Amino acid sequence: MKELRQRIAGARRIVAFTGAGISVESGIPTFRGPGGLWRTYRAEELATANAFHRNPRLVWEWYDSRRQIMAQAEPNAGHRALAALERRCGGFTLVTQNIDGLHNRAGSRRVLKVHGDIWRLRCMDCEHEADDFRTPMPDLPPRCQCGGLLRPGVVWFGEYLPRDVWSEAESAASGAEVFLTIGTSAVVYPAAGLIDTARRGGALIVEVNPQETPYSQSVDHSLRGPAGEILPELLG
Ligand code: BV8
Ligand code: ZN
Repeated sequence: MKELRQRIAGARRIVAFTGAGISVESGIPTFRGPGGLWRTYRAEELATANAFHRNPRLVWEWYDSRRQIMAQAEPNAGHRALAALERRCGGFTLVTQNIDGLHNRAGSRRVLKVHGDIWRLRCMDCEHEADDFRTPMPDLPPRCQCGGLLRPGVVWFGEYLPRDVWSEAESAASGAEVFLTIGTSAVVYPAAGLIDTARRGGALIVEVNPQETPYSQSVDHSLRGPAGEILPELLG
């Protein structure tokens, strides 16, 4: 770990790519781990434009319950270690698949949210978009002034990632000297493809996850443990 710490401390261009696992120690259940189910539904069934079209109220009940959990959650030592790294390293880029907003609340200034943000609502009719932190929402599904349905400002399965955020994430990954993949099962694409992009660019790839992932065998260092413990040690 010491040699790796020095490698990272000496790197100019570092990318951290995070998933739901970094928020586990803040009390937010992951997608595919225990607690990833809601009532009898899998996330993949509810996080789609189709499900929302068919039953906006049900999908909003799921997002509203997640917003309530996220509002109670506090950033943990893993989030804070990444915010500190951003202050120390000018060439640092944080890319997250998480929609919980905990990186921002931990002090990270530049957060590339490739799967959107649960605290942003967008109108399905007039496209008006704004932050809304109310928990619980007064009525479900929420409506825009124009009368249109408001949706969570997140990327659903089958939807494109926000173009400019995605291209910024891709170019950061392709130019990285060190690429940290933290708390993600790396099964959702194109986001997980950032790991391949970083490897093609010659980056040193470090994975932080208590479990194996499809990338564990091919990364340079696979650190088996929780982000809240490993990151302060690795980046401190
Ligand atoms: C796209 C936002 C192009 C919403 C999310 C069929 C039709 C259409 C598309 C597809 C298809 N088949 C495949 C696809 C592509 C699809 C995909 O990849 N599907 C997967 C399931 C196979 N991708 C898409 O649809 C993407 N768009 O392809 O557009 C296109 C356009 C039109 C038509 C066709 C194609 C959009 C994907 C974005 C979906 N939105 N979230 C919401 O949150 O409600 S994805 C969702 O999964 C979350 O963002 C989450 O972050 C992400 C990845 O999951 P993880 O973050 O990795 O979380 P997970 O639970 O899986 O793992 C947690 C990890 O943490 C575990 O490894 C665990 O061990 C670890 N852990 C636990 N504790 C700790 C820890 N780690 C560290 N410390 C700890 N303490
Ligand atoms: Zn509207």
